[in-house]
Amino acid sequence: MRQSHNVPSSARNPQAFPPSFVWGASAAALQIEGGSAPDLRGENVWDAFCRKAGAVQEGHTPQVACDHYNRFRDDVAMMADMKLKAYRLSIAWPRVLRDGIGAVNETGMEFYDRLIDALLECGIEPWVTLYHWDFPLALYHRGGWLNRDSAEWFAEYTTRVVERLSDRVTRWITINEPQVFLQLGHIDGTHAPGVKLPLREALLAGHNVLRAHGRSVQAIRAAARKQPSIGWAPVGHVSFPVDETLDNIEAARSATFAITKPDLWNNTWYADAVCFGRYPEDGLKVYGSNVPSFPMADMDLIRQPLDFYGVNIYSGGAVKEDGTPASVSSSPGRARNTLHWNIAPQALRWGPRFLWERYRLPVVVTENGLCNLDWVDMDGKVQDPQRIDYTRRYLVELHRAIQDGSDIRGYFHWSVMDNFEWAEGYRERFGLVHVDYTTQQRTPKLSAAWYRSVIETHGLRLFQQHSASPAVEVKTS
Ligand code: IFM
Repeated sequence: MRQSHNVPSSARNPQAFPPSFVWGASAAALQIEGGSAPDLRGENVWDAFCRKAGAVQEGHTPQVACDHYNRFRDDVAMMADMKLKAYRLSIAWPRVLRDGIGAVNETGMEFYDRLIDALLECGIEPWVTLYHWDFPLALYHRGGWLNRDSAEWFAEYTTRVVERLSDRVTRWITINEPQVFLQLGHIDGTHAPGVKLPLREALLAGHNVLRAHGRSVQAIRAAARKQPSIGWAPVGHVSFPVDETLDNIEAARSATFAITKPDLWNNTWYADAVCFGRYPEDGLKVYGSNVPSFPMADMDLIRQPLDFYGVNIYSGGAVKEDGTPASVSSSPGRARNTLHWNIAPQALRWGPRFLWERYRLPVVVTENGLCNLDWVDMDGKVQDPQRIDYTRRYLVELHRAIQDGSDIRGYFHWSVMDNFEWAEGYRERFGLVHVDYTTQQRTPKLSAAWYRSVIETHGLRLFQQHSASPAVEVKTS
C-alpha cells in the first residue's frame, strides 16, 4: 500500500501538530495503584507470579507500588500541573470483579468513579484500558486465556465497567500488548502467569484473547451511554528504511508486516485478524500445524469496527533493501535505554505511518518513553536530559509521519510516573515524575516541565533549540 497524498492541515504551519492532537501520558493499574489488601481487590496472576522465588527483580511486588489508590487526587493535580490533556489509565479487572465474573466489588468500582471524576474536574480526558495484564487469578485457575469462555468473561467485565463509567468515559482501549503477555507470560514464562506452553497452546490462548477483544468491542457498543471511541493497544514492532528510496521504504514496510519466526512477537497475526478478519498467509505458513482449529465465525467476531489504532512503540530497527537489519541497529556503543532497547526515533515516523497505510484507522501512540536509572540530586531535582532528548527526537519523527499524510491523533508518554516495571520490579524508571518508593514522595523530573512546555506550545517547543533545563517547573502537591 502506498502513502496517502492528502496534504494535512498542519502543513500550513510546518511545525504545528493538528489542532485536535491529543497530548497525554499513560500508566496501568497494577503498576501504580497498590491498594491490594484482600478487602480491596481480588488477586491477579501477577500476585501469584511475584510469590515465586526469583521471578521478579529483588522480589519486588506491586502490593504498594506508587500507592496511587490512596494518593490519586494529588497525582491528578500533578497531571493537571503538567497540562496533560488526557490520561490513559487501566482498570484492574479483579478490583471491580474480585473473581473476574459475578458480583461487582462496589468499593473497587467506586475507586474508578472517583478517579474519573477527579480527572474530569481537572479537564483531563480519561482514556480507559480494560486489560493491562492483571488477569483475575480465580479465572486463571479455570484455564485462563486457554478457556474459550474467557471471551465471555471479558465481555461480562467490560459490560459492568462500561455501564458504570460510560456516562463520563468515551475513550476505550480493549487489550494492551497481547504480544507481550502471550510471548513472555505463556511461552517464555518470564512474565505472569509464568508458564511455558507449546506454541500450539499459546496460539490458542492468543486466539481467545482476540475473541475477547471482539466481544469487548461489542459489549462497549451495547452498553455505552455516550458514543464510544474504541481502539486497542498492541506493541508496534517497527522496521524502518535506511534512507527514503522507494525500494528501501518498501523493504521496511514488508519487514514490519512480515511473520518470519514461530514466536508471538509480530504485528500482523493480531492486527490482520482484528482489522481484516483473517490471519495472514505467512503466519499460517510459519505456524503450520500449530494453528488451532476454530469456527470461521470467530474471525467475524474478532473483526469489529474500531475507531482508532492505538500502538505502543519504543524501539525499532533499520533494514536494508533486502529486508535484513542494517548495521546501524547493531553498531557498538549505539544509544540504548537501560533495558538495552535501541533508541530508534525513526520508529515513530515509520511505524504509525505504515500502520495508517495498511489499516486505514486513525493512529494514536498509546505508549512511548525512556527508562533510565534516575535519582533525586543534591538540590532536590531529577535531571533527566536523556528522556527529554529521547522524547523530542521521537516526537519530531511522529510529526514527520503526520506531514507525510498519516492520520495520527495523539501521543501518550509512558509513563506519567515511575512504577512497577513487571519482572524488572522497581529498578527501571520510565516516569515523567520520580517516585521514592520508601516515602512515596513525588518529584517531577525536568522532563515533566519540558513535556508541559511541549503541550503548551502544541509541539512548537520541539523545534526550538533549548538547553536541557526548561524554564518552567511543575509543582507537586
Ligand atoms: O511498563 C510497560 C507497560 O506496562 C507496557 N508497555 C511497555 C512498558 C515498558 O516496558
